[in-house]
This record gives sequence, structure tokens and C-alpha cells, in this order.
Amino acid sequence: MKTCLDDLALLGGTPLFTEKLHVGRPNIGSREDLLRRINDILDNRWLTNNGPYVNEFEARLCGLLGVKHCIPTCNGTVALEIAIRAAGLRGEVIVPSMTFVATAHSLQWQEITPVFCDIDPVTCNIDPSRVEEMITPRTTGIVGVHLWGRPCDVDALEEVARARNLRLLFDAAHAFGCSRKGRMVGGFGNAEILSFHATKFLNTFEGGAVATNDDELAARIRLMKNFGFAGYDNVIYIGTNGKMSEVSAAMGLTGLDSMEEFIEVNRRNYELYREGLAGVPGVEVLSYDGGERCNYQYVILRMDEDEAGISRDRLVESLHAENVMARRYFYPGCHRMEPYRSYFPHSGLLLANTERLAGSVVSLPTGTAVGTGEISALCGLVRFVAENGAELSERLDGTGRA
Ligand code: T4K
Repeated sequence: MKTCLDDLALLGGTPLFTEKLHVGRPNIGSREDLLRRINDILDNRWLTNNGPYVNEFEARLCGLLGVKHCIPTCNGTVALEIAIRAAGLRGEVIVPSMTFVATAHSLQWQEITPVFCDIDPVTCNIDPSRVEEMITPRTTGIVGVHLWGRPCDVDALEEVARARNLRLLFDAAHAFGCSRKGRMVGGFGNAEILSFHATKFLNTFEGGAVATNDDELAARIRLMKNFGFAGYDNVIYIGTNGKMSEVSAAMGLTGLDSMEEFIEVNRRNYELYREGLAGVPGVEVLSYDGGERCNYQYVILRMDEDEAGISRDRLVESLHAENVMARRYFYPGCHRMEPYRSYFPHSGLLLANTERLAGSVVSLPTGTAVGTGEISALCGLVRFVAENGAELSERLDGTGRA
């Protein structure tokens, strides 16, 4: 516990944690079940290319999400690239900038221009009323992102897409296992893209999927993720290698078996953070809608620098010194990353809410690798830093630190 500023590791004290506490440590289910499945894969000598575990994984995903197709891929980025191509997007596509850069890159990689749209300051998701303003004759689609698992305003986006004849995709990388108005994420828009990266709620080491109820789109995606092969020696489409391996599917199936336990732990952690940080000046833990299904995979702090008396970046610096590897997901926003900041140097002018949010968020460690004692200690640390924010800032100013 810290009782005076000199106790802070940033000012020469001993770090609160001896080992680094990371954001995004994987949730891992039963090792025995995973190893049993891997042994089976080795016995079968069927390692990839639509093997039985990938097919079983797809069927389980479809059942869970209530969709007709949920095509597993090697990662979420390739799933995005394939879905974007298969849906026929080109020209310009409207996306939020407040997302992981893969959302924008998967468009630009195919020479489609991502047009960054501001977010709603409350939901933190793309603002449907601003989407209209970004539409030009070159616009072919919208890619919404369910940031931190909190679903977009799907109805409003569907309305804009329908009225303006645009395709609508969702980057649902954060939202596996989440629902909106009782419907699972996966079935909205023309297609939704999932990520099963190690850091995600459900992981397949690396992996992703495209969920859709559109049979034709699904058929194209299946071809595209396998070089366009429609049978031995018969290529009927341009394609890439987007296939998921059997070992990845085995990991995914094993994770699915423990999904409810992961949610329980995540929810417990989230509630502990909410309680532990209640009333801390200038610090708000972003909330989830308790009436919906939610994976609670992200614990996000929003800092009000004026109230806390210390900047978000200095809080993060203080946490890092204590071995809490908090992250600023998603600072500084895609529009301030290359190549976008060179292509559109002034896009920030239209992204005031994005810039404010990207400058004030902190993502904290949670998941099954984090214990309740660690969370209590971490909350105590954040409270101490915020309550002594002004004095700490002064001390750091005095040392010439930015
Ligand atoms: N759309 C959205 C909205 C996304 O957030 C993402 C991915 C995608 C699309 C693309 O999906 P994928 O193609 O990745 O399937 C990480 C992940 O690599 C990325 O998957 C994720 N979003 C993003 C939010 O985070 P980095 O560059 O921040 O990763 P890194 O290496 O700094 O690791 C993050 C933390 O996780 C560290 O604190 C350590 C911990 N970690 C990581 C790995 C890989 C572990 O404890 N164990 C591990 O095995 O991007």
C-alpha cells in the first residue's frame, strides 16, 4: 500500500507488483481436454483445410450466435479483408477511427479508403447521425465496430445503410458472446467479423471468423479463404489463404466449454473494479448493460484530467512503474497513425469526440489470469494516484518530466 508520494515507484519507491500484470492475458480452458483434442488431431494426421475440429467449431459458433454461417479463419484481420472483398466494398468505406488499426488497414490494404467518422461520446461507438455527413458518391459501405463489446446502434446504422444503398459490416472482434436487445452479436448487418486472438475473450491462439446469414456471401467467403478452390484443380475465384488450423479449432472448442466460467470471472473483476474505484476523483469505469449478454473482457477507465489533477498519460506512466502494464486502447486513433495521418492530415478536425476519448482511456488488466487481491491492490493504487494527482503532477513537473 502507498501512504506517501515517495512510495510510488515512479518517484523511487518499490513497485506494487513484483511481476508484470498485463492487459490481454489469454483465457485458457481445460488443458486435459485441449491436449486430448490435439492428440486426436495428430492421430488423424489431419492438421488443417476444413478438418473435423474446424467444422465442429463452426457448428458450435453458429448455434451459439444463432447464425447460418460462421466461417473460421486464421485471424480476425484476414476475416475482415475477406469479408470486405466478398461484400464488394470498394471506393470509400465509413469507419470509426476509435478502433484497433486492423479495421482501417483491412480496407486500405485493398486500396479502399477508410473515411473516419466520429463516435458518440456516450456509447463510444460510431455515431450514426454523423455517418450521413461522410457519404460521398464513392461510398460503398459502413464498417461499425462494437468497441469493448458494447454493441453499436445497429438499428440506426441499418437504417442509413438501407436508405443509401450501402453494405453494412461489423467488426465484432471484441463482442463475441455479447448481445443487443437480446440478439447475439454475429447476426447484424451483412456480416460480422470476430477475432479469436490470444488476447480476446475466446481465443484460438490466432483466429477469427465471419458470421453471416447471407448464403451467397458465405459461399464467396468460403471460396476466398481457400484460394478460390471449388473442388480439386478447379479455381473459380480470386482467393487467399485464410483457413483456420485444426489446433486452433481445438483451442476454440476447449475455450467454448469454459465460456460461462470466463464470463463469471470477468464479471466479478469488472464489479470489483467498479466498487474499488467508486468515488475516485476524475475516474470513471465504463459500464456494461447488465440486461444483455456480455463477455466483460475489457475494464476501461475514462479519466477527467481536470478533476483528477493528473493526466491520463501520467497515470499510465505511474501504473507501468508499479508493474501494471495498463494500455491506452485505442490511442491515438487510426487517423493519427500512418498512412492515414499523411493521407488525411486534417481529419482530426471532424473527430473531436474520438480525440477526447482516445486521450482519456486506460485499459486495465482483467480476465482469468488476474486475481481479486491484485484488483483490490490496483484499485488502491489508482485511488492513491488520483487523490494525490495534483501534487504528483507538480513533483513530476519539478523533475522536468513531460
Ligand atoms: N478489430 C479490432 C477491434 C481488434 O481489436 C482487433 C485485434 C482486430 C480487429 C484484429 O484481429 P486479429 O487479426 O488480431 O485477430 C493486440 C492484439 O494483437 C490484437 O489482436 C488486438 N485486436 C489488439 C487490441 O491487441 P497489441 O499490438 O496491442 O498486442 P500486444 O502484443 O501488445 O499484446 C497485448 C497484451 O496481451 C500484452 O499486454 C501482453 C498480452 N499477451 C499477448 C499475447 C499475444 C499475453 O499475455 N499473451 C499472449 O499470448 O495488439
